[in-house]
Amino acid sequence: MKSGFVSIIGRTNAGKSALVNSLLEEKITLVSHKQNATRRKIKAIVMHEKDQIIFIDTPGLHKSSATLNQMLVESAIKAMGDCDLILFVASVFDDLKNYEEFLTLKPKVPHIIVLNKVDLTDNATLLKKLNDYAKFSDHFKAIIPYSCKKKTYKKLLLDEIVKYLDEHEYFYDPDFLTPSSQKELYRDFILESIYENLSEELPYSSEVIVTKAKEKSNLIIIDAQIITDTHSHKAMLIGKDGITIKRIGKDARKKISQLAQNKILLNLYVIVKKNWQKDEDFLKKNLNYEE
Ligand SMILES: Nc1nc2c(ncn2[C@@H]2O[C@H](COP(=O)(O)OP(=O)(O)OP(=O)(O)O)[C@@H](O)[C@H]2O)c(=O)[nH]1
Ligand SMILES: [Mg+2]
Repeated sequence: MKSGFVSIIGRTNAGKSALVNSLLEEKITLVSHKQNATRRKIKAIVMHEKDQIIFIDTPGLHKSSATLNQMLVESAIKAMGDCDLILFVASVFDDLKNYEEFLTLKPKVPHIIVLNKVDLTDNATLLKKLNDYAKFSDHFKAIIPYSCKKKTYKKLLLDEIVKYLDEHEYFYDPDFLTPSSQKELYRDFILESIYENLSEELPYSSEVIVTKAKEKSNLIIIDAQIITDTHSHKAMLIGKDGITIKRIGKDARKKISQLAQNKILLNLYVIVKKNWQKDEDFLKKNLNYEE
């Protein structure tokens, strides 16, 4: 019996969070076509035959001078040291420069490259890409094409991963999907709905805090605050006659209900907090970026 931790690292939009959901066969992480979507690490417990793999989804690696973004990148880099194996995820279209930059971080544990989104390309392009990576073959243990949409080579990937884990008792109950709390998962589902319903900058000036998640016999009651930085953003989040906030609530409720297999009563409150992205104390205390 093996059990171990695998950090999922890579540039934004490579499909790290989608990979977690696809390997778990359950949606627990926030996925978005927008950049820098993931803000917090979420763990997923995947059982592969008798072995247990704990995947850690991390924020995408990118360069930025903003306090919030720097904290996100630092937390991803920290995750590279807190695991037995790294999956470096790149889309089949990504430049190898991203991988070279990852190597400059000098990962201390072995890594496997997952070449994702192969459903969007043809064999010739894929072969060429594999060939390009081959010149780094001294650095990686394996390179595996993958598609989160089609789950090609899923077993091959899981078989390869367990080779690098140690014999160990299960770290977590094998019946659990995640050790992350309900509140953490729900907050990210609400944030994902904000990404889906609002354009460019607004999701980045907004955050979510779940203040209550209480289970009654046939219902989960959730109270959440949406924090935003200005009154005009608050007005946009709410929308004319509350239409936008209603849509965010409806979408989030659907996702949460799917995961929790229960009815959901979701109360959303929009709160203005100026410059919250620069308030390190607030970020550390409320938003768990560093954990
Ligand atoms: N066609 C296709 N799309 C994919 C695949 N994997 C991910 N995507 C899409 O790529 C986009 C980014 O996926 P995410 O999983 O959010 O990417 P990420 O690496 O977690 O991004 P950050 O959290 O910003 O670092 C989403 O729109 C996904 O639906 C895949 O295998 N095939
Ligand atoms: Mg992500």
